[in-house]
Amino acid sequence: MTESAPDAPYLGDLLADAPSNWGKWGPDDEVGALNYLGTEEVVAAARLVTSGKTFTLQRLIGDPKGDPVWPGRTPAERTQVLDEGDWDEGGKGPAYPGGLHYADDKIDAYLQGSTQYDALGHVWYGGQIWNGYDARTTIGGLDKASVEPIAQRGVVGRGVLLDMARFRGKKTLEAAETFTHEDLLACAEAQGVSIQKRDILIIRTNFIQLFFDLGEKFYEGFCEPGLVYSPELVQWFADMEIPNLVTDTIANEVTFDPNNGVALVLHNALMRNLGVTLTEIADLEKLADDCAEDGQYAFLYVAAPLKVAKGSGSPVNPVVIK
Ligand code: UVW
Repeated sequence: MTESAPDAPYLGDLLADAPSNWGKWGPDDEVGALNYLGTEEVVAAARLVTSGKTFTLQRLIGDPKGDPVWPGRTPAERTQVLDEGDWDEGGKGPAYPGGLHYADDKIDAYLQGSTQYDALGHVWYGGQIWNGYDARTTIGGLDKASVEPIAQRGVVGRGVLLDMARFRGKKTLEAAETFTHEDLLACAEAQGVSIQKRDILIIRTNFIQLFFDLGEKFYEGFCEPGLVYSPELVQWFADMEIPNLVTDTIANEVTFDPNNGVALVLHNALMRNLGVTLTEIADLEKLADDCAEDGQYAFLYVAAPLKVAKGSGSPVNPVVIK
C-alpha cells in the first residue's frame, strides 16, 4: 500500500535535526524509553489502584467479524488439529492409556496482526535501526532490538487514557484526521487529569469501529487518524520521557503526513530515534466508557508481549487496573 507522494522528503532529511536517544542507555540497549519505567514509577502507578476494577485491552484474534490489519497483512487463521471427532471410528486421535482425549489447534498469524507491541527494530530509514544498529541485523529475523527484550522486562507504569474521540464529540475520529501533543494536553485538561513525565499514553480514536461498520471499504484510500509529526511534538515526547504510546489504531499515527506525504513519520521519529515503544490495535472501548463514568483517567497499566525470539512484534493483552 503506497500513496503516491513524489515530492515527499526523505525521512533522513526531514528528521535530520530531530532529537535522538541513541546511546543514552548504552551501546547494547534494546528497550529504549522503557528504561524510564523503573521501580519508582511502578510503585507510584500501583498506588493508583483503589477500586480493583480491571480491563483487558486485547482485541480478539480470529474475530468472527474480522481482524483489522495493516494493508498487505492477512488476518490470523486458526486451524483445529484435534477434537472429539478425531476419536470417532477410524479417526486420528492418539490412544493414551486411561482414555485421554483433547483438543489442539494452531494459528498462522502476523505477529503484528492483532493488539501488539512493536519491537524497536521494527522500522527504520537510512540503514540503521534503534540505537544505531545496522539495519542488516534485521535480515532473517531481528538480531538486535527484537520484541524479545521488551517481553523479558515487561511494561508497568502509570497509564493515562486520552479519549480524543469523546473530546472531539465524535463516535469515531475520521480517516486522516490529525491531532497534536497540544490537543492531547487539552484533552487531558478537559478530562481533569494531568499528563506526567514518564506516563504511558493511551489514545482512543475508535477508528477501527469503521472496519466493522464498512467491511473492506474501510481500506479504500487507507489513511488512519492520529498524531501528526512536528518537531515540537517530537521534542515534547523526548522532554516528557514518554516510554510507550498505545493507541486503538493499526499504526498509532496519521498514516500519511498531510504536510509532506511521508508515511509513518512518527514510527521513525519516536520509535527508531527516541526508543518509544509502540502498541497498536488496542481495544479501549470498555475502559473509555468506565473512565467517562468514574472520571479516573490515570491507572496502573501492565503489559508483557510474548517472548518471540527475533520477532519484530508480538501479540499482547495489556491489563489496566484502577
Ligand atoms: C508498520 O509499521 C508497517 O506497521 P505497524 O502498524 O505494525 O507498526
